[in-house]
Amino acid sequence: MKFPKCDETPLGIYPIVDRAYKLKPLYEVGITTAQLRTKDAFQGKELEDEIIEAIKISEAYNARFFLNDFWELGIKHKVYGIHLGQEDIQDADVQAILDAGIRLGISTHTPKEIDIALEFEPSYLAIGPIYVPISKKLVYDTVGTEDLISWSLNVDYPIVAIGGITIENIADVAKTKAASGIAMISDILEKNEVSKERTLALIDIFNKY
Ligand code: 3NM
Repeated sequence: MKFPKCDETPLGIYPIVDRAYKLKPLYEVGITTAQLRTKDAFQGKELEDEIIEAIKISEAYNARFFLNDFWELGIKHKVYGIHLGQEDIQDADVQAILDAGIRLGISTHTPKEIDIALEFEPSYLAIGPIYVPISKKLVYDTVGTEDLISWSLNVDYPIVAIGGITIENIADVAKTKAASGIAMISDILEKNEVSKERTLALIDIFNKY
């Protein structure tokens, strides 16, 4: 395998949003990497339109846009990257993603999952949950910053830290310097809409380290 790299700039604050319209305000304040994760909210043409809208706005801002899960649609619309979980990676046609020249990010939660993910030679590896996730229940123990550091020593790929990261604890994660990106669902939002002010504050903290 060997997936294309993301460019050399750190992935940075990496918001995961449930709707394409939420991407624009994020890009306006300087976000350069984002993910659309709609899960079961849309199907059929509605889903495809949402993906097309997300790709269009991301291209307008030259952002690195990753699509969660829907790899067939990602290939069809030539998305920058696809993000898959541990189970999805077993079901997806990973070779087809590679052949399409699309980047691949993979979720991992344990050293064993990291080993599995590394066999795909992905574009980045997500490691989590660093802290207790706010928006998603997971069966996995929290990783914490110490294990984030020690696990990262064996990984020669960009790492994205995820899970329970907020304005209160982001400095502790950024300080480890183990992560090229810090992903979050909840803390870029206020009342379920993007908060530009909060996002800017998160970017500022990330950039300090
Ligand atoms: N994946 P929040 S943690 C979607 O560890 C997701 O793989 C995780 O949401 C993982 O920023 C997580 O609200 C939830 O905690 C992240």
